[in-house]
Amino acid sequence: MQLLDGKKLSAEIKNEISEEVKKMVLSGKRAPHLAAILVGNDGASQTYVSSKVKSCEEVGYKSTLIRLEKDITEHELLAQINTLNNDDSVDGFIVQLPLPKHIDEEKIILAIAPEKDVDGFHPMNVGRMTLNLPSYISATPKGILEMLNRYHIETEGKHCVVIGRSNIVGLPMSLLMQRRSKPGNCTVTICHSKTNDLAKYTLEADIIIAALGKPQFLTADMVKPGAVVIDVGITRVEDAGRKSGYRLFGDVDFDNVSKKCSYISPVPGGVGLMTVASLLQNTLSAAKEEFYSKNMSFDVGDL
Ligand code: BQF
Repeated sequence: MQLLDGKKLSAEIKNEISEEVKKMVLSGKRAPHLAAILVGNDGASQTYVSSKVKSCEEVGYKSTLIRLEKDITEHELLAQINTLNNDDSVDGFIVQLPLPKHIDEEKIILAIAPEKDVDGFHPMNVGRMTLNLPSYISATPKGILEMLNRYHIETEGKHCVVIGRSNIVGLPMSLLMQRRSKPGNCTVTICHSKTNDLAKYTLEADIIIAALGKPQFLTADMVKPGAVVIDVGITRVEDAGRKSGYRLFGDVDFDNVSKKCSYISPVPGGVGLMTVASLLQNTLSAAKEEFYSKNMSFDVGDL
């Protein structure tokens, strides 16, 4: 079994980005600028946002963290988004999810200008991704593609089983794995909470992408020998014996599955780090206007 080392790959990607930022700055351009909106003080969300801000510093980006109270109104959040949409010094921004229950996430995502939507959550970007048009790709699926690519894992003609159908991971991942590209060209099966006899599918899989959010769900008896196993799960379980106060669990029973498969991504240190690296890549694309020219996303001439 070979470990799909997110720590090593994300360091590699960050080095590549740093080099490019240095060149940009030397050529007289300003450094890329990512802004993040964090609503409330959920522990996990704070950790994720801090690691994104810290990663920006590491690669030489400017970052801005906007913290809002948990009881902010939807209207106030929309106003903040509008400000960032119109701020020419900001290349891209994210609204950290999940949001408090009184705020409609769908409405918030729709308000983000597609050309600054570096999370790739806006329907414009999801739609363009689906149709293989240039767009921001959701950071977790993008990071998984990068992982498969950098480990030279052959995907063409393989059977990929995606467990989970979320808008952010399962759905885009399944579309990306079946499309005509490299990595890609898989035969894809999407499994979910209503799938009968899930093991019937996973036992046939050459590549399993577990993104259902149930700790240690995928066990060795569900995996074909030699399969590639990607673990997207990240569940915090309280553990008083640790200084953080918690332990992270993936969706895969790592200790047993790792004995049976060809490649496996660990948790922590796997897909999560790739997610952050992909967000940095998307921000660089935003600064370079790779997918959209500024304020012109609806211009037919750009299509
Ligand atoms: C690691 C996320 C669920 C809901 C909202 C490194 C991250 C996580 C783990 C990280 C995630 C998960 C993020 C590790 C961002 C991934 O070493 O294993 C990094 O920062 N993530 C998020 O922003 O929102 C989430 C998961």
